[in-house]
Formats: sequence, structure tokens, C-alpha cells
Amino acid sequence: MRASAVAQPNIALIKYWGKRDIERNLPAVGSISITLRDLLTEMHVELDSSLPADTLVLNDVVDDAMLPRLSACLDRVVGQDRARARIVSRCNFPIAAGLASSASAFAAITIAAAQAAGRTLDTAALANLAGRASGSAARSLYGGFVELESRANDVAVRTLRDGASWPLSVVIAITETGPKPVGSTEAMEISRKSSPFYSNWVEKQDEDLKLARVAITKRDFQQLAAVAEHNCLKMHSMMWASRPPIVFWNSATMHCMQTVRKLQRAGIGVFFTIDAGPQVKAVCLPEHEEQVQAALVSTDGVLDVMVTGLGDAARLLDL
Ligand code: 2P0
Repeated sequence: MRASAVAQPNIALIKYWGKRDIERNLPAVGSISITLRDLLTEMHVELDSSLPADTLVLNDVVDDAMLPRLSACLDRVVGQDRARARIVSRCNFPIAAGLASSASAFAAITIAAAQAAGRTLDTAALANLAGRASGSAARSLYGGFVELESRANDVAVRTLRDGASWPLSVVIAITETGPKPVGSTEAMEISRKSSPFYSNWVEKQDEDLKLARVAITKRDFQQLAAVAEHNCLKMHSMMWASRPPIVFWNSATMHCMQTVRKLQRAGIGVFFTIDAGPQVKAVCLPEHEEQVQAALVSTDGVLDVMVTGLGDAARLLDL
């Protein structure tokens, strides 16, 4: 009745923002992401009928903040009448700061919980269960370049290309370490209800998905860079125009974007993307990784820089 799993977060290049069905947490749009390599969330789950309640220890500290969502996820994976769970988690990067920690957490706990309960589920079923907890988590069940298609009653997720066949680097500039001011779920609903650009965002997503899919198939870095930056800026513009406005950026976020523009003008193969937080992810060709890292390290307001590449799907760990 116990199992462990590990998952990495993923970064969307064509982004998910908005829900079509809140009850089932189905995204309003499809998305394309890259699964990262070195950022890890481990989840150890032990089901124990003698426990009075679920418990969570995160990085050696008792932590109740994420417990309600984890418990709800366990209910869906194991069943409502399940034994309570002792959950121990380790995460080697900042949590709830726009680095997709919920994606890796829910991908890992879904796999570990299914195994602990003795349920044999295929990856598609696990991805749908993880996606009920956090839309982006469905993508961390797969490695490399991943596309999520939002269908009438579920999501269909697949790897478009593995990371080894197009090994891009990802340089992450940390510009703030505290948790974000508003959670993604709440912020998405504000956008859906109030942004004058929301319907256009949903309507045009298929065009961006197609361009990105073709760019990934052809390994066309310039085409991927153009559509990924466009999609990112469009999502943030739509959020900014919400009431109340949803602004995740700080001044260092802007400085990092300017750094990337400067590198591009110098012929460096790099583009930026930004999620529900102030961190900037610079995706680059591996041969330009050191230059991109050095430029971001010396950018005003950058606190730290992490460098990684593309990684594999979430998986079980041997106990
Ligand atoms: C993404 N983000 O595609 C987009 C881009 C943030 C910006 O998916 O409400 O934590 O739990 O399904 O998956 C963050 O939202 O949202 C997210 P819920 P999730 O990566």
C-alpha cells in the first residue's frame, strides 16, 4: 500500500489559460509544452487505514497548504472510500512561484497513488486523473515536446518529439521567490469572465498550435521562437486586460525580456516564455546555453539562474 514516483514540471510554449468545464477541470484550449529535466518533485504515498486523516510532509516540514488538493486527487485515483494517506514530498525548486510545481506534484502523486492502491492504469488514464487536479499536470506524464488536446469529455496527451532528438536548453531566470499573488485557477476564471480578449484567445489557439507543431516536427527553431513568444505575450495581454488585472510580471521580468531581445539581435538562438509568475524561461540552442546564462545572470533584478534541458515522463521509483 505504498509507492513513490517522481515527475518534472513542464513549461508551456503554447499555453493553457481558461477552462471550458470547471467541474472536470477541462482546459478551454489545447497546449504544447516541454518537460524539463533537472527540476524534480518526488511523492511518496502510503495508504494506511489506521490513519485518522491525510498528512503531508514537504521538504521535511509538515505542510497543510496543498493537502486539500492532494486529498481530492487521491479520492479520484484511489476512490472516495480509501484509507487515509501519509504523503511525503521532496521538491528541489521553488514552489508556487510560476515554475509549474503543481504540474510535477500532481503528476507524481497520481502515479504513486495508483500504484499504492494496486490500480493498473495506462498513461492516458493517469494523465486525465492528474489533469483533473491541475490542467498542466497531464502534460508531465509525458516527456520531451508534449501536446495536450482538449476534447469534449477528456484530454488527449501525446509526445510530439522526444527531447533527445531536439535537445534544447532552458535557462530559468528567478526574479522573485515568494508565492504568487493569485492562484492559476482563480486567475483563469477572472480572465474568462472579464477579459475583452478572452474569446479571441480561445478562437486563435489552434493557429498557434499548428505553427508550433510544424516547427517541432521540422526542428525549425525560428518558427518555434516566433509562435511561442507571440502566444506568451498574447496570453499575458489578455490577462492584463482582465478586471481586476492579472499581472504576474515585475521589473526584472521586463529586463530579462530585453536581455533576450539583445541576444537575438546578436544572432543567438533563444526565445523567452513566461507563465503564471514573474520568472522568465529562456529556451535556447544548446550551443548558446552559456551565453544566455551569462547574460541573464547579469540582468538587473535577477536573483538566481537555473539551467536545464528536456526531460522524460513522470515515472515510478523503486522503494
Ligand atoms: C500552462 N499555466 O499552460 C499555463 C501557462 C500557467 C500559464 O497551466 O487551474 O496549475 O490547476 O488547472 O495547470 C498553470 O495552471 O491550472 C498553467 P489548474 P495549472 O502551463
